[in-house]
Amino acid sequence: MQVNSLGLTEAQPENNVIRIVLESLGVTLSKKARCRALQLPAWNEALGLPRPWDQQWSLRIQQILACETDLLDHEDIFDGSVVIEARTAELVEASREELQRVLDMGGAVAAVDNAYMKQRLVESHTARVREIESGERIVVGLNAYTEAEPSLLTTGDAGASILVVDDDAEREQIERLQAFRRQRNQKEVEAALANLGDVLANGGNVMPPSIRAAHAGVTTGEWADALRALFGEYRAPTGVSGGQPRAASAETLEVRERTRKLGEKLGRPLKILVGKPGLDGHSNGAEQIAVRARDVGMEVVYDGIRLTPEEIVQSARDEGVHLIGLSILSGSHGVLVMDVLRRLQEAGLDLPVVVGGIIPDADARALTEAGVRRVYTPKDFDLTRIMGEMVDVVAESHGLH
Ligand code: B12
Repeated sequence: MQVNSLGLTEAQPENNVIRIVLESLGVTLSKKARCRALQLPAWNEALGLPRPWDQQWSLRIQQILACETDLLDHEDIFDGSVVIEARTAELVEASREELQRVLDMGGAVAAVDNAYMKQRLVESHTARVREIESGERIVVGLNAYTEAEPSLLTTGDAGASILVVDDDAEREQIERLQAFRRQRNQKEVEAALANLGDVLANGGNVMPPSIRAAHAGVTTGEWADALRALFGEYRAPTGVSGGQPRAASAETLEVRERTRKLGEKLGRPLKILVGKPGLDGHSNGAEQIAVRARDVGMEVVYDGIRLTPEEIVQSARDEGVHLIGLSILSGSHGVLVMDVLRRLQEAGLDLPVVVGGIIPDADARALTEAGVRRVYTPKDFDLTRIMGEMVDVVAESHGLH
């Protein structure tokens, strides 16, 4: 069981330890419903990767819970609790209703294909983001009680509060892969891949040719490429529907008006591309930005996760956007953003770029110096403000400010 990490904040990150303890209680207090294995995130979850010491602190939470409390000595402490029973019954009923809805659509695969599942995820996150923005949902240190002493956990040397991955690690991994490929019997590799293609093209069983490929040393990447060549690549619906904008706050209405006016000056509606380069699936941020941008009247191009910098630049050119917004939470912002900037320059496209995601301060400065107009991180929870700034960026880039 991995407890929820989405609620862990970049702002006042020391508060996360308290959140983690509370979440660990949620999955351990009831003996009958107790998780069998527990993985706790670290206090610096929203800052970057944890170091061994950070992980150790989370491990200590489990050890203190197990060894310094009497939790494990008792039967289920919720037995007979009317409140917990009622709450559980509610959850079970709601889950059954949801399952039935999906079954009525033809099952889970149909509900992925028709975008229902993804839309529900995006909508539920949109509701969460709105609640935080409006203050209806309080997140201590983020949208309330924000005045604070500087966190002693993050005031050390730059980068000292997260794991900094050595650049050599990538180079060494590539060298290992190349060495592995060199010692394979190339003829066998080619024959195994050809066999895989033949069998699958004829509707055969994927396992025997895959096992043969594994024996020949075919890598998972080569294996998957062979399948892609045959079947193409599935791009799931993004769940970011073009629905009607929702009832808006005064601030949102103001940004909507500014967006409209800028569109008039530009001669067409303001259009942005939200790009999600990289191999990871952290789509939440990109989705919420896309949803809110539509809400304030922008035209939005968002084609989902795992786009290459090349595809992003191509799409920006084809769609004639005024701004590119990149969302990167994988830690590969340095390489990916530079790649996009270089390709834009090569294509002669003078488009402003903003970037959001898990970006340490020092990296944010480097990106800004390289030409990125704005960098946003999880502490920037006010999406309306972000939208307003994107309008400013486009206006500035057209000399309209
Ligand atoms: C939810 C989550 C996931 C979900 C993602 C679900 C989804 N569909 O998005 C799941 C469970 C799939 C996941 C998986 C993994 N995750 Co994860 N995940 C998170 C988590 C907890 C929250 C991210 C999130 O959704 N935030 C909510 C959105 C709204 O916020 P946001 O994206 O930051 O966006 C805000 C700003 O950044 C900005 N913004 C973002 N994008 C853009 C774009 C534009 C244009 C603009 C203007 C602004 C903007 O505006 C938003 C508003 O505030 C973070 C930690 C954290 N608390 O941040 C880790 C985190 C991002 N994950 C991480 C990791 C390592 C992984 C895994 C590799 C773990 C593993 N070993 O398996 C896998 C990757 C799997 C894969 N194939 O991709 C690391 C990344 C480390 C790094 N960058 O250095 C983090 C930071 C956790 C950690 N500390 O280790 N993860």
